[in-house]
Order: sequence, then C-alpha cells, then structure tokens
Amino acid sequence: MRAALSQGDEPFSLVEERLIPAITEVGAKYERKEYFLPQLIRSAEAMQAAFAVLRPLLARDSRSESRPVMVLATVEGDIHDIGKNIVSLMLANHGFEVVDLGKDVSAARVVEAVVAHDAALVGLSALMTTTMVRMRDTVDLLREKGLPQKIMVGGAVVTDDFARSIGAHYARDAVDAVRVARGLSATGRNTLSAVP
Ligand code: B1M
Repeated sequence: MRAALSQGDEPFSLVEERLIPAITEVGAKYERKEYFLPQLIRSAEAMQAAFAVLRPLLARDSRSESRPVMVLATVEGDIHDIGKNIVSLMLANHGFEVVDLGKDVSAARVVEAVVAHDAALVGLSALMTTTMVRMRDTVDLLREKGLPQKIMVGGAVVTDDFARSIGAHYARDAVDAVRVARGLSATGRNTLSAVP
C-alpha cells in the first residue's frame, strides 16, 4: 500500500480499484470453497491494515462548513465491518460528521448516540441474513423513542425492498451511500413509514 502511494497512486483509487475488488474476490473464493475461515480472517486483517494507512489521507479533505451528523453502526450480532468502514470513510470525506459506533452494536446504543450527538441521520450495516432483523429492531426502537431521524441501511444481504419494509432507505455501496445520505440530509427528517 505504501509502495503504491509512493508511486503516486491516489488513496481513493486504491480503495475502489484494489481493496474492494480484492476482498470481493476473497468472498467469491470463500463461496467456491477455495478459501476457508483462516484466509478470510487474514484478508480482513490486511484490509484493516491498509485502511490504517489510508484513513488519514482520505480524511484530510473532509472539512466543510456545516457537517450533518450520521450515527453509523454494524448491527448487534454482526462483526463484519469492512464495508461499513469504507462507507464511514467515504461519508467523512464528503462532508458528513460520522459517529462510528463500530460493530455488534445494540439498538439501545444507537438510540443513545443519536440523542447524545443530535444526529441528523442513522446508518446501519448488516452482512448476514440472521442479523438483518436487528435493523428492524433498531428502527423500531428509534421510532418508539420518538426519534424521527432518517435511516440508511446497506450491506451485502440488504435489498431495497427490505429497506422499504422497515421504513429505511437503501444504499447499494459506499458511493451510493454518499448520494443517498446527501439526498436525505437535504430533505430533512423522516417521512417514510415502514411497509408491513
Ligand atoms: Co463472514 N460471512 N462470517 N466474515 N464474510 C459473509 C458475509 C458470508 C456471505 C460468507 C458466506 O458464507 N458466503 C456469510 C453470511 C451468510 C448469510 O447470512 N447470508 C458469512 C458468515 C456466515 C460468517 C460467520 C458466521 C462465519 C463463521 O464463523 N462460521 C462469521 C460471522 C460472525 C459474526 O458476525 N457474528 C463471519 C466472520 C467473518 C470474518 C471475521 C472472517 C470476516 C469479517 C471481518 C470484518 O469485517 N472485520 C468475514 C468476511 C470478510 C466475509 C466476506 C468474505 C466478505 C465481507 C466483506 O468484507 N466484503 C463475506 C462474503 C461476501 O460478502 N461475499 C462474508 C467486502 C465489503 C467491501 O463489502 O461488506 O458488502 P460489503 O460492503 C459494501 C456494500 O455492501 C455497502 O457498501 C460497502 C462498500 O461498497 N454497504 C453499505 C455495507 N454497509 C453499508 C451501510 C450503508 C450503505 C452501504 O449505509 C449505512
């Protein structure tokens, strides 16, 4: 990564053209049973090490006059955070203040953070069919507490239909997340209700 940077490669191109395709290929190999859990873990560690180098470079152009706050988390029971971290970096670099709560985050912690930071938006990530349901719990708890923030969801297993069914907005990838978050912060607080 450092060698590529010293040869003049741009940090964003490295994320989009090398890191994302590489981890996507790892996922494909895992699904074809060419890779197993140890290879997955090593690949994930390599991604995190690369992000540690790139994060300061990606964040350096992130100043902006008014930065809408997004509380972002991978939902409870789910420890996948590579995609969420990319979304976090992209949003921070495109004018959002991101309060990143990390992975395996309960609905109650999301609610606390939304109140504490007076967030404009909430972002939730999930990678497994078993944890997607935690997104619904989180949306429900936010609404139960009377919090009207707009909610964006994403992650490999999440679909636009699922997002709509829980009263949230869907973003396909990190680039789409910036587009969706910009649209949501421009249109104020939530107007979407869950489709049963
Ligand atoms: Co696991 N894992 N994993 N895993 N893992 C998947 C998700 C799986 C599909 C693999 C498989 O079986 N084919 C499968 C889930 C099956 C399912 O439910 N359908 C799975 C499983 C089962 C598991 C374990 C249960 C395995 C086990 O222990 N037996 C376990 C889960 C533990 C837990 O969470 N409780 C587990 C563990 C792990 C590792 C720790 C080894 C590692 C994660 C490390 C980490 O994240 N720090 C890992 C990995 C790396 C994967 C795969 C291979 C790759 C995920 C990834 O990082 N993709 C994955 C297979 C796959 O997806 N093909 C798999 C790259 C990343 C850039 O993409 O996260 O999709 P993604 O993010 C994208 C978009 O989705 C979107 O933007 C991102 C950037 O473009 N996006 C958002 C994501 N969040 C968003 C939020 C937004 C908007 C957009 O708004 C807020």
